[in-house]
Amino acid sequence: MPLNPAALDAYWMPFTANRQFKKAPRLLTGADGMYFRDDRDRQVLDGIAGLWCVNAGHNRPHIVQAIQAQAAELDFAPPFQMAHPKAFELAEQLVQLTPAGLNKVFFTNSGSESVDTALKMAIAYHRVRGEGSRTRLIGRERGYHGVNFGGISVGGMVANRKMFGTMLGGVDHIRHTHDPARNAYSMGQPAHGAELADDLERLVALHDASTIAAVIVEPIAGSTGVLIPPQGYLQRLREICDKHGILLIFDEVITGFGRTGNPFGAQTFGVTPDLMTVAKGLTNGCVPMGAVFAQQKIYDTFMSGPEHLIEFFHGYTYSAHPLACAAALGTLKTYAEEGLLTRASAMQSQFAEALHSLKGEPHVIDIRNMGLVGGIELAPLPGEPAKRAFNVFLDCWEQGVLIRTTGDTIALSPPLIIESSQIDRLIDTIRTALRRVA
Ligand code: PXG
Ligand code: PLP
Repeated sequence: MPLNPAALDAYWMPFTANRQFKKAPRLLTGADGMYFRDDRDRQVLDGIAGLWCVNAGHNRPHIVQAIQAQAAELDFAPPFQMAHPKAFELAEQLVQLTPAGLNKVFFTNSGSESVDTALKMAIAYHRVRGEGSRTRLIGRERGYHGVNFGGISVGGMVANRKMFGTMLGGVDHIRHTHDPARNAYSMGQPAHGAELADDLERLVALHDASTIAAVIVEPIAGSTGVLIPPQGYLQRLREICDKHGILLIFDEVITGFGRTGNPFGAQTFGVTPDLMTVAKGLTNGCVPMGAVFAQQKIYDTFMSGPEHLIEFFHGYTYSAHPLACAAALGTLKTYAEEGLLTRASAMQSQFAEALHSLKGEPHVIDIRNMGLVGGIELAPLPGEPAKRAFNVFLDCWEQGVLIRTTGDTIALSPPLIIESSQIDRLIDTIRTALRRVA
């Protein structure tokens, strides 16, 4: 049943053109497997796992049952100086999936909170170990690290930053890796650009390593248009961090939980960070939850003072919330039973082939892919950035397929349960839209 327009008034929607949306709302009322249902009772193919998060598809029984049972058993437990068993159980299971060494877990409620937690951990870590001068944080142009003040400070998307004052002090940015002149239409990791990591040396030369706490990057920049790291780039970044005693933080909010063909991007790219932030796929998007994984050495450093004192003055009311822990345990069970955390590696060649078949279609200027992530970059409409991609989005929506656009790039990240025929439908829908939009 379509809603009355007046009923849309009070809700101030996030990252949305509110007035335009309320004139022609797109409302989702149900979901199962690979499909949403909308208020016109249509089935809509989910090409973006909700918002890069519903990796196991919708309405999965283990997750639904875990949340229902948990709500009746223990609805809330205070997380400070108290705990409940599932928090420990979940942490133990998670560290079985992470790269060796990343074996401590701090729980949050979103990717943005995970990022701010990791940045605070990095600065405090150096201080506890006697290098209190290491306070600077380095992000990267075109990075997205959520919307809290720490995250937008190290982030590199101008629209997310320019309205919000001076943000954190002592932050700098290395340059982004997008280089269409050399790398357009690369399959998987582009060949050119490992040397862009050397930009970190420039900032070390400017600020001195003794002032730098950490560098944060997304292994694949997702929100800013699916930028795949050039071959050797992340390795080089790791080497430079090691050389200068700088912590390396991978923001795996999107790349975590199977998106690239392994549990984490760190494993796909063969580079282990010191801290790793996750959210989204941790609970299959069903209950808000995020986490920060830390190397043993970082945890141990904090555990150095008197035993009765709090070691890290940080945490959220809802850290390790029982419903979120239950949802995450149900999610991990689903991933394990169906082999979903490696399924993207089996599907990626078919996905890549379908995606790259859009080369030569109207407006397409680059295509990028890795695992089950795809980016299709379009030439913008003259003087109207982002509009052409949004027109494609609207056309696909009318055809019953949900995609996502960022600027003039279409970003695809289907649930990891996607089947071949659904990949074909997703790509053919976009092809049809490209051939008829302005
Ligand atoms: N880091 C990264 C790398 C992300 O992709 C966040 C942090 C923040 O997570 P929360 O849970 O606070 O939103 C994200 C979130 C898009 C899009 O359209 C992507 C995200 C969020 C909203 C939209 O690409 N990623
Ligand atoms: N603001 C006030 C007044 C609070 O009391 C609290 C938590 O106790 C917060 C903000 C932080 O909320 P949360 O722990 O959910 O992040």
